[in-house]
Amino acid sequence: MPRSLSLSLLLASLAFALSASAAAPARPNVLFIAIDDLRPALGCYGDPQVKTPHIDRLAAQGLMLNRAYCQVPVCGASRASLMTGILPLPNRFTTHLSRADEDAPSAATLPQVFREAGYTTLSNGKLFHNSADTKERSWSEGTWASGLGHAASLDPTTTASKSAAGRSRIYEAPDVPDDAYGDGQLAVKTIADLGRLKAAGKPFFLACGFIRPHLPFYAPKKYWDLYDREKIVLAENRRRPADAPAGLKASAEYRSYAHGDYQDGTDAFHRMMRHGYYASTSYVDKLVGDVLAELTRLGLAENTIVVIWGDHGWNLGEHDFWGKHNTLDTAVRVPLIVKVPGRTSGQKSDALVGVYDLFPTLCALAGLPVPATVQGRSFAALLANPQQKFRDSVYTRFGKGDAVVTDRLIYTSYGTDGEMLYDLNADPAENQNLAAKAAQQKDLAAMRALLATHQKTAAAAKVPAPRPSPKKKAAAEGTEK
Ligand SMILES: [Ca+2]
Repeated sequence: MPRSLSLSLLLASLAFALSASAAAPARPNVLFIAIDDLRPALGCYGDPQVKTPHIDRLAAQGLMLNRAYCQVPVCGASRASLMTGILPLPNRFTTHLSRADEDAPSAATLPQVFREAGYTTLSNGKLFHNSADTKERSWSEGTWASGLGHAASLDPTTTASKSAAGRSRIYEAPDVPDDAYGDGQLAVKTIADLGRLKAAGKPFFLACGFIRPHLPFYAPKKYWDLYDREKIVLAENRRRPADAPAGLKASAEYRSYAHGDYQDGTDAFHRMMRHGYYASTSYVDKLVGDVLAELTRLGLAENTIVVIWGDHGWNLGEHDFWGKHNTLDTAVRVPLIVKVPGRTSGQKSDALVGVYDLFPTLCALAGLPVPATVQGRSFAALLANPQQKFRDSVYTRFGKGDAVVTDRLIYTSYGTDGEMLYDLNADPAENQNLAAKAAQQKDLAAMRALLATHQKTAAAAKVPAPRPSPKKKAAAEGTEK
């Protein structure tokens, strides 16, 4: 081949390569915001009391999933399932201490997939429950934490009295700036990272995990002042569901804190606890707003997918329960909002989605391959058509309770400790367990069969079975503390 021809071919192919790269859209960034213990107590989800203008604004630009369910209503396990896209088992992803690198060590993690595709991946605050979990392969830099623990107190009166478990008072409202607590410092760090990432010019997966409204309810006074405690409406059903099985248990976590001037179970206690949850949620909402404002100011919002999720639900006094740790709808349904620039504008979907579906969804939105170990499915099609169905049912479990949710029903089997079935259309507050009613035998049989299918799917995960340990055995039997 004459030299001039080969040179012109080379130049032509170079020009083609350049024009192809100019035509290809820039890979989207991801801002991945986790909010600990947040149930859909948000204005955008219809909560009439809470004040969350910043997340509400994001929801008006995003896709909001009304029926998203966590796979395990406890921190570590829920997060390990989300980060691997793998379903839980009685011996996998069981407790608040569960780790992906122990229970599914061969599974790629969500940030790992982005990192291996050339993204800068950063972990600020609480993402995996244990920040060392899969750290070397998931994140481009060391994980960042404020250094202030989740119960770091700024009011000397808070620590003056201790519970039997040695913990301080469950609430405090000092007149301090936002960044006096760890969550405020997390927002400052994340805002600084946005500037740094923009300057670097590489696509990024920036994860930011807030701790509130997780207990204890420590938040600056101005967020408590957003609410008039006397006007806070309490749960109407402050009693166990009728015919509830022995397997249904309250979370004991809140009892490990000192309760100050309040007596558990009283109106005043219920009012204080709801006030604390709402104030903590409004505090985090403001910090989310600060991070999103910086994303816009830097011109990054046009090419950044934003995700907001809660790791599980929370009983807010319903059934006189406070917290997670069971499979009532209130404890397993979570907020999940995905904003995709140019593709979302306030869509709402009632499609049933599992939080483990988020992994393949984000891969699909960024054009990345989904690892074979992922059991979730992408719900990206809901962006174009939020009215379509996605899953017929979703699996979730905790302790001895194995549960399945459909459009209408939520069912839990506790083995020898009974069964639980609620009709979410007729009884959304879950006040009457229908499992013992003769008229419900057809529904029961259908839900038992669905559950068996999910259990089989969960057991078929393409990762080795977790090794047995005394900790996992205790969790599986529901005897764990
Ligand atoms: Ca949590």
